[in-house]
Amino acid sequence: MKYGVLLALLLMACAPTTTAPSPTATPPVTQVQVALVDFEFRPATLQIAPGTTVVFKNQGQAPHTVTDGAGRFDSGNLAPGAEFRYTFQAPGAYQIYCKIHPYMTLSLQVGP
Ligand SMILES: [Cu+2]
Repeated sequence: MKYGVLLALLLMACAPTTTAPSPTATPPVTQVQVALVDFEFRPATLQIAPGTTVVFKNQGQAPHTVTDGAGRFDSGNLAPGAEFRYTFQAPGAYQIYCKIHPYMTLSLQVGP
């Protein structure tokens, strides 16, 4: 029984990620950066594995929001330099936009 639990933990620790293998012994990267700059999301399209945390950072001069079109989350106003993190667990398509500048959009796909 104990070996079964240990094996399960080892398998979880080795779960594949969408990122390339790291040459060092650091844990797999499950964090992705998205910049809000010059009135656009960079990148504007993104595909990630479920469980990935996306760090949205406002690198521009104006305030922005990171808002899910389906209402699952909303960062509120992010001042220049501010960050918002969200961990995407549920697979599917996310249409993310800025409430202040609705033409700023990010098409995010979680999972295949
Ligand atoms: Cu904006």
